[in-house]
Amino acid sequence: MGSPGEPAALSLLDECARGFMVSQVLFAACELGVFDVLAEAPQALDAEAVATRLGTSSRGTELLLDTCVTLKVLRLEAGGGKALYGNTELSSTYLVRSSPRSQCNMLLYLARTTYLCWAHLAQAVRDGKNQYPAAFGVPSDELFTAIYRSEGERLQFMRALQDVWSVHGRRVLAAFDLSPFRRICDLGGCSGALAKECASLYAGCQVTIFDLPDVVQAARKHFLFLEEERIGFHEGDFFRDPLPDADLYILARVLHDWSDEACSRLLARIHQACGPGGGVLIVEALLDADGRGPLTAQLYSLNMLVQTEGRERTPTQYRTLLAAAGFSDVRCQRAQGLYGAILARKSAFNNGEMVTLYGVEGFLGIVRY
Ligand code: SAM
Ligand code: ASE
Repeated sequence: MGSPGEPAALSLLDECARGFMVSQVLFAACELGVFDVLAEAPQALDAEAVATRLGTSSRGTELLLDTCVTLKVLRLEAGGGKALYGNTELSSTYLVRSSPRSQCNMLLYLARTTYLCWAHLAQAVRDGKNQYPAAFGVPSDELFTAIYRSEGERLQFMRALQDVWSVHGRRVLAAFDLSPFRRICDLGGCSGALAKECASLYAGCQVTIFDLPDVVQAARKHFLFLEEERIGFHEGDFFRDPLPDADLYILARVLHDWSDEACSRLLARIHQACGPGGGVLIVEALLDADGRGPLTAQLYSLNMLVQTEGRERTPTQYRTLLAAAGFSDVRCQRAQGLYGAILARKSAFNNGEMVTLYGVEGFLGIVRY
């Protein structure tokens, strides 16, 4: 037999190898509506009652429910000799569709889209490209044409991406005091979930959601904001069209979709659109300084490989991109959790203007702005 350490190492290997089965248990339970049926029932239900309500087999339902109990997303109650199942606090909060903090749409997106791209991870590593052609038979030279390959896909993506901000949005936006910025533009703001959190946290701001025309139209139609006067929409392509005037531009999970070269182009356009003292707030899953963790950010980075043209980055990598685009005063807050915030400003004194004004080259260097 091997060394005493071997069995533990081997069981870790087994655990990793069957990780996909755990994902599929959650995906299936969400897809079937297990947590919703249990949330709607006045009391805990036995497996047969769940199977009847879901229209599923008794055998499959019992196996799925018992595995959910071990994963702590369901709890077991003894009742008249029968096993009765109910939601735990975890599933009531995050897995019941009607919960305000539900993450169901993201789980369904991971199940139906992300998972299928991950089936081609080895190929993605070989050719360094996303796997929409292999997974869905669509060309991916225009990234968001592939992501939004149908109206249904566009809606699923928009619903999925907004889930996280109902849980982490406030904390990420509170990482810096953004109250001095009155006009905020959320570039690639999608359904407006983060914009909504922003408007609720900063009572004095006006937020414009900037996104592709089809996304803005879907946001208007399916994610209603009419009740919120301080939120508006602007249709456009941030690589080509003029950017709306704003004091602060937010880029949440936008840069991670793109190559360094495309990020630099976008940041340079934002720098140009910014007035003196204006800012850009980057919100992303941040890698550790050495790029070797945390595991979730590394997995998300591989997810960007199979689904986009980008990667997750370290704070230093974002600093480098920001500096190259002309931003200064870069500050980073990890904001406890995966998503961190990086705030950068355009110098309050425009270099060119000072030079013209004073005719002294290097003036800014001397006064150290
Ligand atoms: N900021 C949102 C969030 O964090 O949930 C959405 C992030 S999503 C990964 C990227 C967003 O960028 C999508 O809403 C997409 O429609 C938008 N987008 C992609 N290319 C764009 C372009 N050329 N112009 C404007 N928006 C674009
Ligand atoms: C993108 C973000 C995501 C593009 C594709 C995506 C997410 C899932 N698929 O910009 C959300 C972030 N989560 C992960 C797993 O990366």
